Amino acid sequence: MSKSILSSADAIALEDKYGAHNYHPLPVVLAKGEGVYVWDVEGKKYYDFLSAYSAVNQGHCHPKLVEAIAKQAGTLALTSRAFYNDKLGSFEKKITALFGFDKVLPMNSGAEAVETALKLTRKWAYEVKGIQENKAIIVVCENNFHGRTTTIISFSNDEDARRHYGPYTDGFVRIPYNDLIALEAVLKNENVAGFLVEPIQGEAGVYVPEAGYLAKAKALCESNNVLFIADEVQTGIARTGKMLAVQHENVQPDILILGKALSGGMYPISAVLANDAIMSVIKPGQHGSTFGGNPIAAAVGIAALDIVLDEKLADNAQELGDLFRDELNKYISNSTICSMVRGKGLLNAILINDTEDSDTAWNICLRLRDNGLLAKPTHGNIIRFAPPLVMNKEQLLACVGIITSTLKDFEK
Ligand code: IF1
Repeated sequence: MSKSILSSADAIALEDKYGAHNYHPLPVVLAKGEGVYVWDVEGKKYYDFLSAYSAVNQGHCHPKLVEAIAKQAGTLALTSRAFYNDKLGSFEKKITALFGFDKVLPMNSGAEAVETALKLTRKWAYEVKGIQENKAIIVVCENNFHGRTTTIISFSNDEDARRHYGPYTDGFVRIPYNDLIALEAVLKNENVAGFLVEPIQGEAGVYVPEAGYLAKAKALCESNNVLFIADEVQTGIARTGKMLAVQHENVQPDILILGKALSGGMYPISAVLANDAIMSVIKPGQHGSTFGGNPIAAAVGIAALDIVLDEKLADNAQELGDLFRDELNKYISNSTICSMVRGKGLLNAILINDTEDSDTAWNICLRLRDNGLLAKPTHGNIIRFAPPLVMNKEQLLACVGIITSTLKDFEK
């Protein structure tokens, strides 16, 4: 591969000097990606075990996505929704049929789609359910992560994410995750309009709820005329071994939020899906976005969904995920540094035996990088593993080898 003009050190120095310091990246500067691999500016090759936080499920630079975006960019990029375009309808037909909803509302980032779902829920509460104006409550979970807007961080309990960004938006009640008794109790309040939940909590450290939690939570919402809102921005699009994580429990949400891998990471595309009885409360002029539903997004979205289906990425995530946890569990049974692997499909995390404020997990990630695999710690002592879903068995076993041999160096 041809070398970039900038060295890694130069690129890091530039970002450090001119970019806001709102991230603390692992020191590696990437210049190229293909499938499950990325390359740094010096030409060193790595397995990507983060997939841009689960956006690149279809693998880096998938040829069909590259073709779709290039073709559409050279034909018609943006019209705004002031006019119709000849690609959006086909995307809308495809995504609604695939997920079983009457309607879709296209946005761009995951946070915007979450905001859209919150607005939709409130409007439905006042205009359909009949809650008194400004009284609607949306129930959320402890340790949630739904994005970075002022409203979304208002109901976060992550101090880094919310401190000094007040005053905060009212109308949210937080209950413990994976707690049906708490949910049942809060639903007694007749002003509750919706329950917003991640099927697996990603940022919380890939926290998988007990089997049956989602199905029972959905049933509780249904019997109380409360909307069940699934944030599948991270868990959706085959990541956990099914097209949607809620499908493990045969749950059909009232409102479904998608983002990230809806574009295979090629473009910011998000979407909110619901049936007419809910979606029809939003009328012309009452919500929108300059870029949402643009022709590039529509063309890329169609290609991204086709890839997931054609290449059976959900089945692959299911099989490789089982293999990954089985293999790591063999290692963990004799390990002092790693106490647990958890997850579903190819959304997994390992727990490092050290305190949250230790730098052990960070140092393990640096060593993984040196050994050719990129991953990032969360909450100090958890390492998240989410490779592209286009990985094969041989590659996965090679990655298990890198991870276990790296962990070995940190055993006490
Ligand atoms: C960051 C984590 C992942 C999400 C869910 C909505 C959004 C996200 C369930 C918003 C975004 C991100 C964004 C990124 C870090 C990240 C993340 F570590 F925080 F938890 F993926 F694992 N709902 N997740 O996970 O989507 O607006 O970003 O498109 O903010 O630093 P977005």
